Amino acid sequence: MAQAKPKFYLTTPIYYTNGLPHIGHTYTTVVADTVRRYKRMQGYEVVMTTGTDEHGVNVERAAQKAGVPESEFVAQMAEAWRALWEELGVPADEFIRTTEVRHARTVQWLFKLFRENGFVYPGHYTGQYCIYDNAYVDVKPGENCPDCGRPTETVTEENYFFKLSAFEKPLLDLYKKNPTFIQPETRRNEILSFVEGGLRDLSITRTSIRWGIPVPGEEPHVFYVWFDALTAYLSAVGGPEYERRGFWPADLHLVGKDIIRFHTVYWPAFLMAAGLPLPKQVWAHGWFLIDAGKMSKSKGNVVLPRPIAQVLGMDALRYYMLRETVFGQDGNFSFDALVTRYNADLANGIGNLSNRTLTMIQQYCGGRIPQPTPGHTESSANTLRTMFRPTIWMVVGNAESGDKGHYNTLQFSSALQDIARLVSHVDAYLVQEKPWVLAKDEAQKQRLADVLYDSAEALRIITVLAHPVLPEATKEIWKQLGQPGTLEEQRIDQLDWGQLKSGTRIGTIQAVFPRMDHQEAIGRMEAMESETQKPVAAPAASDGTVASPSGAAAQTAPEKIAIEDFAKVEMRVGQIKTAERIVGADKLLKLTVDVGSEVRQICAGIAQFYEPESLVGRKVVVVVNLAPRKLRGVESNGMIVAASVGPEGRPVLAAFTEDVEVGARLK
Ligand code: ME8
Repeated sequence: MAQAKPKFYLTTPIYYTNGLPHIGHTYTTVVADTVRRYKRMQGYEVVMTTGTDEHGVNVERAAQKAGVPESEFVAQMAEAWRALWEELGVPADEFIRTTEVRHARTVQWLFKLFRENGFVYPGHYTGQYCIYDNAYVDVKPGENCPDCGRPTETVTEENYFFKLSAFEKPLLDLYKKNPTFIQPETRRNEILSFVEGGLRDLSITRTSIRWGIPVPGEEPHVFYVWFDALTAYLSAVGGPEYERRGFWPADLHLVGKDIIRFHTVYWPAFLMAAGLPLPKQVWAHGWFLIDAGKMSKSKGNVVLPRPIAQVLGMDALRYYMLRETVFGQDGNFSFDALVTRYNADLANGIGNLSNRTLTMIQQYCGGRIPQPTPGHTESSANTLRTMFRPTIWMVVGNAESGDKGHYNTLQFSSALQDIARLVSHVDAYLVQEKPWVLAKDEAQKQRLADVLYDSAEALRIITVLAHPVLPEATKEIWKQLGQPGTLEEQRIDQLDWGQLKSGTRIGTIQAVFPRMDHQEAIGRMEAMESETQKPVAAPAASDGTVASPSGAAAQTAPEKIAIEDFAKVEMRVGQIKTAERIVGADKLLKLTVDVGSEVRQICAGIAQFYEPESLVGRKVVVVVNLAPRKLRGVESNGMIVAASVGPEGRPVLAAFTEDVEVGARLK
């Protein structure tokens, strides 16, 4: 009987359904998918969970704003998240929605265990609550949230408290006993001092909101959304019956650094209170930044994954994210660096190596992997072998050499640097050995076979090593190499020089990473990004917290506002003084506009419909009291009002048929 595979369970956060995935969420999910692929290649049976966090006041309000019942709103959003992960090639093995019955059961069961074990008691709480982070924050009424800077609300409610204070010592013991429980080290230190500073009991039910999992027998209490969300990791693999599937405790929770406290303080404390096994590790990565600032819809600088996947392919985005940033630290996102990496490392690197090696085998060896001289492959004089073996160990680990393996320690950037170094070595080897010269000399036939066997073997190893990060391209190279079996079933931990099968016929050769024109690729991606997001085409909501998938959720409710609300918007007649295009942003124009009291710089998403010269002197309507923001790195202080016409949302500037004075207010 085949031996049962060891199990590995990993998770991404359960993302909020008040928006759609941007490249920040994509980053965590891509990392999870990479680890999943790697672990499978080590012989594990792996389950990767992702899902949607569908309760809480911010989702409740987003649904109200969209004018649809919460359940309908979250169902559409969850479907959009699930479908996008499928499309991007990173589908969940378990997609958990926090509105599912299997999840509610688990949350209620956990709470019952807390009660039975004496870790909850009833009480009252008044405090400042941040609805965006779903957390009480330690500020005075009227002050903003210290984490996200947005307004807080004063909330007084009756609720049940969880005795978090009882877990100070057990948590400190856990961090001590398992020093790699929190990764990286900086986050561990941060959490250690937080817990050492003392823990206050935590209110885990709410009476102030309705949209949540009910506390049985205690209605109108619903569970606090973070207690609800964290429990999803357990619901996804069986909930109360977790032992049956055998995937709990989780081996790895992958999260962003924003939510490390919830995962390393609250979550293990909840599990301890219930007497359940604890996850083995929580890894918190850094932020993907734009212009050194956090991506946010309100700043209008969110980058979506789909345009990148459509122009360069998902492998390119995966490679860029994992190669460019040291895992754990913040990284900057730029289209320029993305395309540079694509051309340098993928098109000119692995793509070119694959193409040239296979083309020579086609031309000089009749399309079959050549037979090397007996003993050549194992010889210590074989230069590629000598260089490859220690690098394999560095990437995937080796007990004898003492290498931990970059993949095992989630050091993706180091793994990819090592793989890129292997590619350069094979390129240099080919330049040195010149198979195209050897091919002209009958006496060098065996030497030619040795050189091309080595190059193809090097390509095979590179393909296996890169597979967790570049799943699509490597599968294609594997097919072109004509090797038996699938790439996914290759044991990466048993990879060694000399396993390539001679005599196999290679497949049809095709470029896996065609070279891209730098500016054109950037232009196409930016155009698709701004098409989806439409930064300033019309007077769109500037907070933009809702990006609904389509259909009903996209319709706003016919909600009425009071005249005082309208009076908050200060619109004035402005006159355009100068207009110019912005390099690298196809849709934006940079304008200077006289608004009567001053001349402002304003960016407008109208470049594809208005020639800059035609705008100078034109009178327009300007929202002058909008908070300034940066669009593609350019400061924009105000907004030009335009109608959004037709399905493509063509902007048409609001104008006057009579002459109006610059600075006049619209009421
Ligand atoms: O916090 N760079 O959900 P969320 C890198 N529902 N990663 C980023 C990022 C960025 N700029 N922006 C977001 C929640 N992320 C809760 C989680 S879990 C039980 C409940 C990633 O939709 C990163 O992983 O706000 C971060 O932790 C997560 O998205 C936050 O997703």
